[in-house]
Amino acid sequence: MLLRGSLLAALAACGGSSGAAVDGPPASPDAAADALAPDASTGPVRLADVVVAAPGGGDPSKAVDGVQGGGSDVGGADVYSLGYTPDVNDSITLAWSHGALANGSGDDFAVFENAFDEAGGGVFMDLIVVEVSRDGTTWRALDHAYTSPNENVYTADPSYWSGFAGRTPVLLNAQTNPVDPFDRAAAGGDGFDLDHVSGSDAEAVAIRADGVRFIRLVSAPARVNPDTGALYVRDSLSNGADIDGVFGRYVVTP
Ligand SMILES: [Ca+2]
Ligand SMILES: [Ca+2]
Ligand SMILES: [Ca+2]
Repeated sequence: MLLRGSLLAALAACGGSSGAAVDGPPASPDAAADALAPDASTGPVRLADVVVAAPGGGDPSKAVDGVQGGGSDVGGADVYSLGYTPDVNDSITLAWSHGALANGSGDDFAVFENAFDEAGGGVFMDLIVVEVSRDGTTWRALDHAYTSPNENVYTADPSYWSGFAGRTPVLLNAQTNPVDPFDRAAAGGDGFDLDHVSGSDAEAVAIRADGVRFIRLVSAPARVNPDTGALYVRDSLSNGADIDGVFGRYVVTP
């Protein structure tokens, strides 16, 4: 199957007990995962393996069956594609069968879409607003802002899309490049730190302290940019974000 001596390949492929479309039967996923986390207090790196909600069409199992990036120049195809219609097809909600995601040191989870470098410069991006929740009902976004000088015009420069997912091509591939999902240079994708959840209200404070159970990925062009009052702009060729997978870094069992 996919092991080939690589713990990360096994992790990425196996998903977990309740994940859909599991690629291969891991002999001992817990042992493999625990080996990645010498500090048990922080919990092991795990693929988000539960689809909580995916109201659109397509096959949501592709968002929980392991990350299979296509490299810097090609978008991966093992993805669940979002649309732009709010509450119809603009989001997917994922979780971990093993428990909750704690707020540990640095980035706590990483989102892998299928952005790729454009031949003429820039990155082809389908941008994503990342939201988190403790209970699946009350949500808070991670800080994000489009900072282009003219926010009414799209730009393919990811440096203007601070805090969005879908900015960085995906090098991690469970079969061909099973690197550490939290080594950004090696894995690509976009990392997120629960310290950067938006707001200072009680819920935001609780999320920073206690972590979350749910990650919701929302097509940015289905959300209003508060700076313009209009929906976030997008590439004219973009037709919705493509979710390959999400890894948690500090997934703790209750
Ligand atoms: Ca953190
Ligand atoms: Ca895409
Ligand atoms: Ca996938």
